[in-house]
Amino acid sequence: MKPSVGIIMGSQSDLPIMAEAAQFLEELGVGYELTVVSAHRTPRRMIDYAESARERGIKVIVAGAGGAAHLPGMVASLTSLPVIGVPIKSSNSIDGWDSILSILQMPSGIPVATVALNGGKNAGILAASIVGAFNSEVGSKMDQFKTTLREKVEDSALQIEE
Ligand code: RP5
Repeated sequence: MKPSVGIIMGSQSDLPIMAEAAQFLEELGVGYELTVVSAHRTPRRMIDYAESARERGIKVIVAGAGGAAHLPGMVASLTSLPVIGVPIKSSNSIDGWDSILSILQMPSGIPVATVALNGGKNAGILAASIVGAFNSEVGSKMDQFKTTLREKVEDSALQIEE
């Protein structure tokens, strides 16, 4: 399946969180690619990745990083594809606020759609929604996903009310 979502992370240590995005896309049958690209340790690789993403057919990039998390913002500066940022609570972080603020507080003109701390699954859901806006098959699966969520809450409400 040709990847339409690019999932990247600053370090292999981010994989447990970023794998949640991949897993959701897998379940929905959305093609993705997954790799490590570091803004600080492999800046040229980051530039090559971001600048070639559109040519490779990527429609949205999910970028996770922790600490001084420049990866999502730098990638967003290098491509006009939408970028979803996943702040990751790394072992040296100040409760994850470093990651959250460095991804969320982008200057005007270079937005990064930021999910919650360690929000790998939500990033996968958001990426699938973006793909689903233009791909009716993925869009139908997203509709089904939302219906399932709604029904679960309605069922639990009925049980509590009984
Ligand atoms: C960031 O630094 C990575 O995204 C990771 O969250 C954090 C720690 O990286 P490692 O020291 O585990 O490689 O660049």
